[in-house]
Amino acid sequence: MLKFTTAGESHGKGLIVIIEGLPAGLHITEKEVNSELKRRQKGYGRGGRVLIESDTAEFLSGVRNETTLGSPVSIFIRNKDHENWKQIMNSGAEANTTERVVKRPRPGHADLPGAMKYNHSDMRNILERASARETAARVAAGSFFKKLLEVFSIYIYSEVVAVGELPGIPFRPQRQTLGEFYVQVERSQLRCADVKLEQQFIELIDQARLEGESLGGVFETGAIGVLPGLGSHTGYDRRLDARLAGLLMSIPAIKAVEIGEGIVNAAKPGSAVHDEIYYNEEQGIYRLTNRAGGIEGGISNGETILAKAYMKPIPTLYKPLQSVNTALWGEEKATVERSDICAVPAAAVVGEAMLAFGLAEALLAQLGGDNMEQLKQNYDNYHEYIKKVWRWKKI
Ligand code: EPS
Repeated sequence: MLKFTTAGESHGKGLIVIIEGLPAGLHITEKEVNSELKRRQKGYGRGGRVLIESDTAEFLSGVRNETTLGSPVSIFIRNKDHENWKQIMNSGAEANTTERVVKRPRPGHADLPGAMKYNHSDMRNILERASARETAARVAAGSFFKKLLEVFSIYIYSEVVAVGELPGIPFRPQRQTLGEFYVQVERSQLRCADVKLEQQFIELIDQARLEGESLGGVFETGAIGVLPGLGSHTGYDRRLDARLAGLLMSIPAIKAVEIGEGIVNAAKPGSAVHDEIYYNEEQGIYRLTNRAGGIEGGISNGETILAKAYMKPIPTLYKPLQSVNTALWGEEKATVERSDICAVPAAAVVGEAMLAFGLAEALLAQLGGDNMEQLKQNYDNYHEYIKKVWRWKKI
């Protein structure tokens, strides 16, 4: 079974991720992981912290000669900012617990419910782990999952489709390849393929910064090249759409996840929603639309997998909201911590990692195999079967 765990506080020594269940024989380098980490650090609207950090991964175990061993992979990402927090975050008795104390919880943050649950009078003990800094570790793990999927010609992408307002998310054609549009996305400071929209979003972020506000938004993440048959209708816990939605929702500040055109589909009659099925000799089974986002009955149907994630504005506001001082028990404004104005582009890269995890997990469950050779053979057998019995020609 494929799984991964992360550990680490935002201003602690660093982040760690352990991945279990990866097949042996997957080629991967620290350099490849680092380039994914760099993608997460980009994005107009980030705060001062990204200028301090330049995330790099150090493989601690599970990889030898640029190849996975089949044993648990562990990766370390150092927090450069820790130098400035050594005393405060010290694990020993000499820790400074009188400075940078947080007593005025930010509405929308884990500060208050976390402090209540874990009985921490200093809410720093909560926010250090609730920080989205943790997602760097997910992206490091995601590099392995993306690399695994690429061996089977499955490509994951993401694109920011809204920031700060929902102007009616423009219809975008189904992506069949990562061609031209992706060059623009990767070049864009907001992961936006549409230059005009990008400019509009930049202006909204600038305005928010001036007003002490923060902004949310929406990203789409997709997977091209997934064969029919991942996930299952047979049990609630095997439905691919449910699993992917949960994984995307686990990203801090994501409050809604949509598979395909799920939201607008709810307001249309069935005939305008379901993707009709066609067949001819040349194309085999094919569809003209993909409103289902590549999943029917909890099973991939061979179309591009499409999910959108809706992010709330970051709870740290430079113009703070009403809160309570839990040391003095009086109403006061919430704590102001250094933060980002908008982190939707970074969240999109994290979304890729979570989508890649969900698909790699489903692929391994479907095919089995402790090493890449075995996995490839199993994949080829399955591919042959789909082609021969079901006249599948698309992939
Ligand atoms: C974060 C607050 C900011 C962000 C951080 C997430 O950090 P700091 O409090 O050090 O300024 O920059 O994000 C990252 C460091 C990162 O790598 O994404 C928060 O409170 O969630």
